[in-house]
Amino acid sequence: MIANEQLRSTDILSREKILSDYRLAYESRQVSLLGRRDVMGGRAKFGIFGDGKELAQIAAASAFNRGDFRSGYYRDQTFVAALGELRWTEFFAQLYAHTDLEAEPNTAGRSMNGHFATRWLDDQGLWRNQTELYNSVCDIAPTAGQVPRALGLAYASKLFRNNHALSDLTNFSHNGNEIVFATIGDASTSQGMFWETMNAAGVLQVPLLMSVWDDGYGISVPVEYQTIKGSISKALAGFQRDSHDKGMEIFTVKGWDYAALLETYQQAAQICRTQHVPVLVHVQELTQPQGHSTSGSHERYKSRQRLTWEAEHDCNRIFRQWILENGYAVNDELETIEAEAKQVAKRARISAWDAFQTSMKGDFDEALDLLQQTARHNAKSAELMAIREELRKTFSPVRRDAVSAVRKALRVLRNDTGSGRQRLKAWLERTDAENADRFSSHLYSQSPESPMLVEGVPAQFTNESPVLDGYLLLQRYFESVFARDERVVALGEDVGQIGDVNQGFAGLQEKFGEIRITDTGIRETTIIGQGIGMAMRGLRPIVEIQYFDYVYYTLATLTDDLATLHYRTKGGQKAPLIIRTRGHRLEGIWHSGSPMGTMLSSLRGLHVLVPRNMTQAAGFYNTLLKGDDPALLIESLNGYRLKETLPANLNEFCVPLGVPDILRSGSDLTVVTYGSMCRIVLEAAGQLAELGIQVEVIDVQTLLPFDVHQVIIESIKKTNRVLFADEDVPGGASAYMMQQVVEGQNAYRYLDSAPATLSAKAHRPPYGSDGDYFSKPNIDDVIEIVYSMMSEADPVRFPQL
Ligand SMILES: Cc1ncc(C[n+]2csc(CCOP(=O)(O)OP(=O)(O)O)c2C)c(N)n1
Ligand SMILES: [Mg+2]
Repeated sequence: MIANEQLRSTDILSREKILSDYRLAYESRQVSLLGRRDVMGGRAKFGIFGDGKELAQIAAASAFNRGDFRSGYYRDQTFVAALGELRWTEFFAQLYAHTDLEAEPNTAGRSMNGHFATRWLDDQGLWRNQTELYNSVCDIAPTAGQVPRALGLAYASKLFRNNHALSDLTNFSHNGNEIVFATIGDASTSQGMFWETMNAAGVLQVPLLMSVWDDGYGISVPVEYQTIKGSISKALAGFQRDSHDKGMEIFTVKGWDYAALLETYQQAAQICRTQHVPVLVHVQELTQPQGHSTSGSHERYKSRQRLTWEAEHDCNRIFRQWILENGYAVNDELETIEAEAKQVAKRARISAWDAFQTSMKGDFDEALDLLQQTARHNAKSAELMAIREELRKTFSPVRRDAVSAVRKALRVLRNDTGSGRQRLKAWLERTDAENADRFSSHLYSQSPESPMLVEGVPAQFTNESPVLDGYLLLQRYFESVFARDERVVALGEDVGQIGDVNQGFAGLQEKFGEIRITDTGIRETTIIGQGIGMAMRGLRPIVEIQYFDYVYYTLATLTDDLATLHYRTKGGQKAPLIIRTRGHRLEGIWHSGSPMGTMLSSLRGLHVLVPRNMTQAAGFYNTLLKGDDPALLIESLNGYRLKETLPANLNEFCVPLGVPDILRSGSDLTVVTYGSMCRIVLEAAGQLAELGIQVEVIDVQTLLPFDVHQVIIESIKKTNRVLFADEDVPGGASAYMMQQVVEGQNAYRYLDSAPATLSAKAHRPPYGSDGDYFSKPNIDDVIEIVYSMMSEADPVRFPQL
């Protein structure tokens, strides 16, 4: 590894390094060529490769230190291999979707190829020492999706350097010396995420080194259609720092110029690391020797002239000429390296394919044997043998082939009582459990720090416990959190100086400093990105989305990146970010406060918490801070001015996740609800009692997870009627609750009336009190729907209204 000092490339170049770089570039190219062949030959479904970008990535890797981060995309195979973090067998294993972590440690076969990750959690799911690793955040496919979190990774370095209270977190940083290498394609810089991040990085002055791999195309669309002035470095020229203004450093370099690339990256990394200044490296004149991906051929959209230019400017080809011209090697030596590199790539491919097939062979052979044994002396022998024969003949079988054959056989054997059927069933049960682990594990933390393991600690109150407004309760709570845990930082729009728009953090910046409680620009996507990156580096950010509906701006980052992180690495990475927002019964078309169903559909992998008041919210924050999963918590906007009693054990009390609260007991009908609707339903229940109807009111408290101990079904066993009420659109979160209870808890067995939902209207709520009344469920609606359910059951006692 080259010493990271500002040296001219010629000073640091040795013949040995040059030839080893050439070997790596050549190997990587061979891997790309063989990978494409695998897709064309049917061994893999899709392939995307880093050919044409080898040299730039080798140069970037030369400036990469242990503890640094890569936040890149699917072209980075050479980068990661140069760091020693990718063996070619692993590359092929991912191409084939090999599910064993030993073979494919990046994603255990869960991602398409070209998605690289460092395992920075141990087998238990606990942090390893990141400062000893060459860290790659697991890549994601949506273009530019890797960028927002890169801001947060870099921002963490700033915190580690500037907040000395963090200096003992030596598993994550040494004085904030770690820099973040983000990579992005030229076309993807058209995305808003990119611009938002570059602006924020300049504002924040963080060590983000952004490389643009510019091959002139985004699939078929050329750069002139993508970027103003056809050049991202020209477009960003106004971001360049100068003697008056802070900003960023901008480098341009040709992607085939080995010596210039090395020098550029040494300089860029040095500036970034020592000065904490963001840097853009615009790597120009890169090529795509095989086109964009295996999905098409670039001959369709590139002119012959362009194709000829690309062939001439192939970085590996020019590197070769440069080596010869400068006398670092003679042709024979390079041919030897090339022959060896070809062999290395070939062997990696063969061994990865063999390992992939072997990993499935045991189950496959066993299924064939069991089918044969069962067919012997069986009335359905012919049918079973036909199933077996079809399975035996499968070309390149995968797991589903054997599973599907056995399931089919079990249908044939539905009336059979023999031991063959039992053995087939046992085989299926075993493989089902193993496949559940292969394909469905680690959506949430499975570590000893899972928030699901945090036990509830009730809030304690004394005779002296003060009664105060909800927002003041939160203020007191957050003050205790900042005092007890240096890792906790809060940031968002208006969070710092004024302490958020509802004053939950008021006065705390003054007390704990701007580095702990921080105002941000209006940029929801990178607020979340900032939080994700910090949470990936051992900090405990609480980031704020000012009002719930604005979460739409950042939904892509939440759903594509944060929600999938732990799952897509099969437990190799985590980001326990807490997102704080306020919602429920806001007023206005863009202030509904209630798009909960959208969250439930998009954010599996996060916990979604809907506390009815600030005491419950504080208890949830404590639980989340003890845990290691990400979560979204929606506070009730209309609860900040309601009086609550301040618990005496603010630092200790915890509200467990997935445990509903029974707010009122009753025997006639169960109403399941959450958030601000709790108050409305409770009030309705009071009036219903006057009409002779006893309603049991249940606050689910958390939608993800949902009622883990099945409290609701116990209530329904008693009442035999259920209504799911909320303020989301019809078929939104109310339908989700109904599915969880009627299907998930088998409630239909105990129901004497049809299960019902009460939700808002399908449109967004108009502004004002009338807008609210006429578009969201109000107390009259609750009373009337409950009454009508009772009236249907007992029209004599409850005549129609
Ligand atoms: C959000 C999103 N939109 C579209 C795509 C489909 N897509 C995949 S790669 C790509 C082109 C990216 O081009 P560029 O950023 O220049 O990277 P390159 O592949 O050329 O290295 C597109 C449009 C996607 N993955 N994500
Ligand atoms: Mg491109």
